[in-house]
Order: sequence, then structure tokens, then C-alpha cells
Amino acid sequence: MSRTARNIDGAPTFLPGSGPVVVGILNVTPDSFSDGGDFPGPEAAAEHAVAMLDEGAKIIDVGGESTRPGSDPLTQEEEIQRVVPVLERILSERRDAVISIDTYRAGTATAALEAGARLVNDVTALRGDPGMASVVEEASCPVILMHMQGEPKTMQKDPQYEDVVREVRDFLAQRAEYAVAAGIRPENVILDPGIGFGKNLEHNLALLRNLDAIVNLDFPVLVGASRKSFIGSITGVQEARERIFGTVATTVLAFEKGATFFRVHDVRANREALTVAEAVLHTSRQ
Ligand code: HH2
Repeated sequence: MSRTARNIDGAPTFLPGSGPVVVGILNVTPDSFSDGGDFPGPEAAAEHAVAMLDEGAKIIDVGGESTRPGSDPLTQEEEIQRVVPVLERILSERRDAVISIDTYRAGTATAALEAGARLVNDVTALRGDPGMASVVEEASCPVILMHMQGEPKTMQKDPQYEDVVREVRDFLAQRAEYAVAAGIRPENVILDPGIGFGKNLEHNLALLRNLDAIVNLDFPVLVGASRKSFIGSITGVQEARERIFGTVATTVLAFEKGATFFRVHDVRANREALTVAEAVLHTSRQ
């Protein structure tokens, strides 16, 4: 029996509706790899969030610090100052918007949850800050646990695995166990293989090809492949914001393998592709 609370077709029960969930990316950073500096100030950021909601995003993932390869960390205070006004502004325009906070810092997560965020997206899978597990446990909110080898500054310098799929799967199983031991409810755990985080092209492809190994851990799975450089390596599209078509391929394939959440920049393209994929897969299951 499934350990996670899901609707009949696999969507998590903390969201209204059912089916695959598009998570719209809102980077309020000057230096993100594909959209850094696009939204200077809370008004522009909230406007983009509302546009993504209108295009079909069910969650907006707000991040104040870039984790692109080679990026430098900022302070918790700077991060809070970047994200909280944006959250407040989005919620003043869309009171029922579901917002996740992309942070590994307990203080930032606390501030964002107080401002109305409803999920925590932790790219360190609760390893980055010893206080994070209890923040999530006390808030009783969903948390995304992502795999990363190394840290953003150096993670793309020759990442090594013996068996990337087995190692990422085992890591995520252990982090889920850690979360549950810390009092986080199993139905609040979402797993993410961390595409591009300490992985070369072959590692990313192996993880997407064998995503069912992670889906079989029986927690909902999020995939974040949007506009990432491995798509550029395959297609030759150098400009990150032009990697929409390649991103859509990853979304549809990951959905077919059982992923539930798709963290993307280009909401409409991915939403429409998922709607078609859903119709095809549901028809063929009858
Ligand atoms: N990827 C990025 C950031 N956060 N969170 C999860 N759970 N999964 C991901 O794959 C993921 C993530 C990196 O992408 P982006 O936010 O577009 O860029 P940057 O880190 O440069 O802001």
C-alpha cells in the first residue's frame, strides 16, 4: 500500500485537483543561469508569478539564491530580504496561491512560511542547516528533498559515480528516512533526483531513463530539468531561455515514468504537453 497521501490518479492531496503538477520557477536573483535579473523588485516578480498561475502552474517556487554551477552563497538576511516582499506581493494579488520557498536555510524557510509559503524546497535534502527538519516538522508542510553531489561552487567539476541511479536512489531513500525520523509526515515528503547538481550529461540521462527506480520509493517525485545545460549539450541550443522544446521532452518522459511535479520556467509549453500526455496515457490504460 502507498505510504503517501495521494488522490486516485497519483496527485498529492495537499493540492486541490489532480494529475501532474507544474511548478513555476520564480528566481528573484541577479545571477540565475537562465533568468537572473529578469524580475527586479517585488512588483515585476509578482506579475510573473501571476502570469505563470494563469498559464497553469499550481505551485510557484520562489528562490532568492542561485544554485547554478559556480555560484556564490549569500547571507540569510539578504535571502529573506529578497524573497519575503515577493511572497507578500504575490499573496496580496492571489490570496490562494501555493508558494514554495527554494532555500536550505531554516531562518529563510521560517520567514517565508510565516509570510504564507506552504512548501519548502531544500536542494540539500535537510543537510544544509541543522534547524531545517524541525522547521518543516513544526509547520507540518511538504518538503522537497533533492540529491546533490558536492556543492554548487564546485559540483560540476568532474562528478563521479559508480552507479548514479543506485546512488541517487539510496541517498533519497536515506534522506526520506531521516525526515520521517525527525517527525515529518511521510505524505509530506517529495523526492527529486537533482538533475544537473553534480551530474554530467550521462548521469542526467541515466537518471531520467531510470526515473522509475526513484518513483518506486513510493514518494511523489519532482523533476527539475528546465533549460538546464545538458539540454543545450544535446540540442546545441546555447541560449538557456531557448531550450523550451528540449525541456518539454524531459517533462513528458518523466511524467510517463511516474513523476508528479515538474519545476519549469516555461509554464504554458510544459502544461500543454502534460495535458496531452495525460490524455494519451489515461486512454491507453482503459
Ligand atoms: N534546480 C535549480 C534550483 N532549484 N530545486 C529542485 N527541487 N530541483 C531542481 O532541479 C532545482 C531546484 C536550478 O535551476 P534554476 O532555479 O533555474 O537556476 P538557479 O539555481 O541559477 O537560480
